[in-house]
Amino acid sequence: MVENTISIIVPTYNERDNIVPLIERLSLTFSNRDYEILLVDDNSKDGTMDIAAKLAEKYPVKVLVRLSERGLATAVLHGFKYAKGNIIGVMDADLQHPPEVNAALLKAIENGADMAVASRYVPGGGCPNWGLVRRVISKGALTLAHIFLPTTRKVKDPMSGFFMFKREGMDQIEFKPIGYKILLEMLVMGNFQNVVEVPFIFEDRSSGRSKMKARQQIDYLKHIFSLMRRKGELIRLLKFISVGLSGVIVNEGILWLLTEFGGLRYYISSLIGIEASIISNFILNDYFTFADRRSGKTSSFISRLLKFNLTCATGAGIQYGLLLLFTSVVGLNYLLSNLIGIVVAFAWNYTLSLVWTWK
Ligand SMILES: Nc1nc2c(ncn2[C@@H]2O[C@H](COP(=O)(O)OP(=O)(O)O)[C@@H](O)[C@H]2O)c(=O)[nH]1
Ligand SMILES: [Mg+2]
Repeated sequence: MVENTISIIVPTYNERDNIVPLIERLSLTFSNRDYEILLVDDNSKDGTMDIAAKLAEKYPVKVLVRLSERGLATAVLHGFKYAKGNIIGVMDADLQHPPEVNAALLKAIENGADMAVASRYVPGGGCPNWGLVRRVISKGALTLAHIFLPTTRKVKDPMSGFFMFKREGMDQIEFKPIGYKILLEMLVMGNFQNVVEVPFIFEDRSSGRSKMKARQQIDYLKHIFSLMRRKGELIRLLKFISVGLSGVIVNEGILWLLTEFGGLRYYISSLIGIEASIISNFILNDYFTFADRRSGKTSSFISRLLKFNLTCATGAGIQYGLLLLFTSVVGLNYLLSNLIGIVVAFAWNYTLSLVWTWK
């Protein structure tokens, strides 16, 4: 068996007090293995680079310095360029990612995984010192990724910054990350079939300061949006909207035809019109909007049709409920209230279509 070479990429910015214990602990973790550590430093002001240079005399450490660029994700990409391993790991320098967990990540890869993610959200993992607000933001961000970027669903913690992977999985990626979340980019754009998660406890920072700011939340949303665009998920949304509009025509048309020429009372033809538009929307979505997710895996045509009917029925209930709520309790104009109802019901229908009917 040819021995694997492991490259661990560690972005650093003002981590003076953390990198000595980091490198010592990594060297114990990888003792007897062919490995290198690439510190990618963006010209830290606290002497991180001098300490790193000293470490490089004793350990297989390389120091890459960028003078004119800042940013976590691009620093990691810079590290990828110089890494010589066929297995590559990424982690933070601040010891919030316990270096010893790399042993479990490497084991998972050598047992056949294409990628191993150190995860806060599998049993045994966690971030015990986080407050409620931070937890809610993190879970909200996670849910957003899971809904709109289906390839992230195979991982419970796609926002982790601590992971390891087989290099060939990223061969085809044209990286365009925004902000912090390089793993998200790799999961969505890369070729990693078998991804496993290894639990870890996200420790408190013992030294130095976090560079995380509110801007990162906005960057995250931009990144999600950019990935959706690149994966065709925005086109899907536009298709779903077009189909919905076509349903209005079907609904009105059948109501008119059956009432004028079919001899039915309008409150009967309306019910037939509604169901007909649900069915026509379903067929169009099945063959057009979600063509790529239809191909005979988990659910049959009939079960998808029933799910879509149920989704639309509850959506209509939500719309009607909001109309009543906003007119009688809040005192808004009934047309405006109805519009709010339509928007929320649309979001409901689309989300359920993504995560249930055509999941
Ligand atoms: N090279 C480089 N590293 C960075 C930059 N920002 C953060 N880091 C490093 O990325 C890791 C995670 O950053 P941190 O501020 O701890 O993020 P948090 O854990 O989400 O609060 C640490 O090792 C930082 O030193 C940057 O602009 N450039
Ligand atoms: Mg940190």
